[in-house]
Amino acid sequence: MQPQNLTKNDYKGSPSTLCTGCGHDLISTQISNACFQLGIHPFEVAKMSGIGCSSKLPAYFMSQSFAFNSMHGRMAPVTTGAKLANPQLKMLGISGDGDTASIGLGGFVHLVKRNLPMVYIVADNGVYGLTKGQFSPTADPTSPRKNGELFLNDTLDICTLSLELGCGFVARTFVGNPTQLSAILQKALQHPGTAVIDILSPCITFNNHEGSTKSYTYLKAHEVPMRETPPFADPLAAVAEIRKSYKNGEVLTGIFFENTAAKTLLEKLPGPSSPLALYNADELRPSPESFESMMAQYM
Ligand SMILES: Cc1ncc(C[n+]2csc(CCOP(=O)(O)OP(=O)(O)O)c2C)c(N)n1
Ligand code: SF4
Ligand SMILES: [Mg+2]
Repeated sequence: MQPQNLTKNDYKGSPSTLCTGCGHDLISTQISNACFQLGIHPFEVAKMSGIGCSSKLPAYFMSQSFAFNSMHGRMAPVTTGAKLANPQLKMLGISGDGDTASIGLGGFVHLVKRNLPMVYIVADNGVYGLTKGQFSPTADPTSPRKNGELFLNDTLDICTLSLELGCGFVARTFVGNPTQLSAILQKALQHPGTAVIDILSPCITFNNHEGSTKSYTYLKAHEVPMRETPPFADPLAAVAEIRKSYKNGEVLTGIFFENTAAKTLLEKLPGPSSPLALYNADELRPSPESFESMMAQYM
C-alpha cells in the first residue's frame, strides 16, 4: 500500500558519487523500493550512518527523510539517543563492516543487547573502502588483498555474533541476489526490535579481484540461499549451521533467526511516546518537588 499521492520519485535521493559498480548502490535502490512497497512514508524514517563509503548511502535515497551522518563507529549510540528522543521515527541504520565491526563494535553489541527498534544494515565488503582497501574484521584469512597481503586473523561474522547476543532478527544476503535482498529488507522493516542484516556488497575498486572471497564472482559461485526462512528455532543451531557451511566454503544467506516476542528497549525503558521536541520547556523541566525527591534517592 503506497502512501497517498506519493510516487517512486518521492523515494529517490541525490545521484550516487560511489565508484561505478559498487555493491553499495544496489542497497540504496532496494531500500527505497522496499519502503515504497510497504507504504512507509519518507517523513517517518530517520536514516542513520557512521563514516565510510557505505555510510554515504543515506544521501542517495529518500531525500525527504530525516538523516544523521554521525562519526566513524558511532551510528549505534547516536541512533539510540535519536530513537529515545523521538520514538515515532522508524530508524534505518546503514553502516560498514569497518564502521560496525572495528571502531563501532562496542556500540553495536550494546545496541543489539538492548533490542533497539531499528533496521541495522552492514554493507559488508571486507575492507575499509573509503580509506583505500585495508582489511576489515570481516575479511577472510584466505582472501588476499590486491597486493597479495593476507589477513592475519580469523574472520568476525556479524551474523553469528548477533545470534550469540540474542538478536531477534538476523539475516545475511548478497547484492547479487536482489529478490532475496528485497524480501529480507521488507521483513526487517516490519520487525519490532533490532533487525541486523549483513549485506555482502563487493567493493569493485579494492576487493573484487581474483582470490577475494568478497568479489562478485566468488559470491555468485559460493552463495547458498536457504530455502526455508527462518529455519532455526534456536539461535545457537543457526550459529552452528553458519559455521559448518563457512568451513565447507559456502556463503549461507537468508533469514537465520526471527523472534518478535523479545522486549524492545522502549518497552524495557518506557518514556514519552511523543517526540521530545513537541514538549514545552515546563513539561520537560522537573518541578522543584520532583527534583528534590529524585535527589533524595541518592543520599
Ligand atoms: C575516528 C576515525 N577513525 C578513522 C577514520 C578513517 N576512516 C574513515 S572510513 C573508515 C573505514 C570505512 O570502512 P567501512 O565501514 O567498512 O566502510 P566502506 O568504506 O568499506 O563502505 C576509516 C577507518 C575516521 N574517519 N574516523
Ligand atoms: S572504494 Fe569500494 S566501497 Fe568505496 S565507493 Fe568505491 S567500490 Fe564502493
Ligand atoms: Mg567496508
